[in-house]
Amino acid sequence: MIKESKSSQPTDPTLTLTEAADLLGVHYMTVYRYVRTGRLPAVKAGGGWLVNKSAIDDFASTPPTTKSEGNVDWPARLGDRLLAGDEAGAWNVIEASMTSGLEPSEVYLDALAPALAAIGSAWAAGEISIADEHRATAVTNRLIGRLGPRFHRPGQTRGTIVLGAVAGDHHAVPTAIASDLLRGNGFTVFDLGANSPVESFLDTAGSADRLIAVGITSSAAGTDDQMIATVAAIKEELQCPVVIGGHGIGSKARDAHPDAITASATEMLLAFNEIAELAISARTKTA
Ligand code: B12
Repeated sequence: MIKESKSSQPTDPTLTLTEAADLLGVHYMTVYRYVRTGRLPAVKAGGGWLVNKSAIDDFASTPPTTKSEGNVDWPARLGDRLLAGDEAGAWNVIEASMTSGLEPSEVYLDALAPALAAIGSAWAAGEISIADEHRATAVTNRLIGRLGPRFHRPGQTRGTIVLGAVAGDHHAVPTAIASDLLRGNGFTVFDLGANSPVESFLDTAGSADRLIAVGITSSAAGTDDQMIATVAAIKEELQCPVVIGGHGIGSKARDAHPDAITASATEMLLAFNEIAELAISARTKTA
């Protein structure tokens, strides 16, 4: 069960959609739509969807404004579909959120990231299994693939940023999302993904056209030593700015002396934008 989610995964689903439709007094297709847009939590069983009675009671007592897309808890809806392994349903939720006014960057930061944070908390509390987390991540990767093109900006690039997760960190979603957000800010981004060895950073950044900076993230505690070694190698070989950040950064990582340590996606964007402005004004002065 997702802690923060009001409409969490059903624990003991017993009702078919036909029975749920009878209880709610609506057509079968209406209940099916509620399920596939994340409004009514359900699990797949025997080729159909099953709903539990308490979810029906919750839904029936939800104010009509929420049912008709006002003030919607997008992270809860999306989290339910991620945990169900339901890519089509999760995409329906994202489309509905964008129709209601969320920008693609807000889908990432205000819907998907909090949905994943709730899934991480549920795992830490022993409420869901690691298999549930893996299944939700697989759907997440597919959603990012569909959202990515919306961050493409035509025109000249502001320069290249190389991103990767430090060696030992197996989380790939943070760099994938950061890459799209930075692309939306006009940068060319090379995303090395999870568990990136020092050599990958050096090779990719070393051959990048108009390199602005390297960003290294860690979402796994205990990677500070590796972070320090990676930043040191990049500084020594490429003398370029380095930004580090993420859940796994410990206090020791300060010894890496990066140009910025950021605690959120917004701070990360600010740091890269400032570094880019400095680089552009330095270039203008020497021209
Ligand atoms: C999905 C997930 C996994 C998946 C990852 C699959 C994949 N291919 O990515 C799997 C199942 C493999 C996994 C494994 C583990 N995980 Co995990 N995981 C998560 C989860 C649920 C989502 C991560 C995610 O994608 N978040 C989405 C992004 C957008 O959010 P974000 O982390 O806030 O990212 C932003 C920041 O990083 C920020 N940012 C700030 N500064 C900077 C700077 C730069 C340069 C960049 C690029 C970004 C950046 O920008 C990002 C947005 O782009 C999180 C929960 C959570 N709170 O996020 C736990 C979480 C990160 N995992 C955790 C743990 C404990 C583990 C495991 C040790 C145990 C486990 N659960 O199996 C292993 C570690 C393996 C390893 N050595 O790396 C903990 C980490 C706690 C800690 N500080 O160490 C978390 C927080 C869950 C929890 N509440 O306990 N995990």
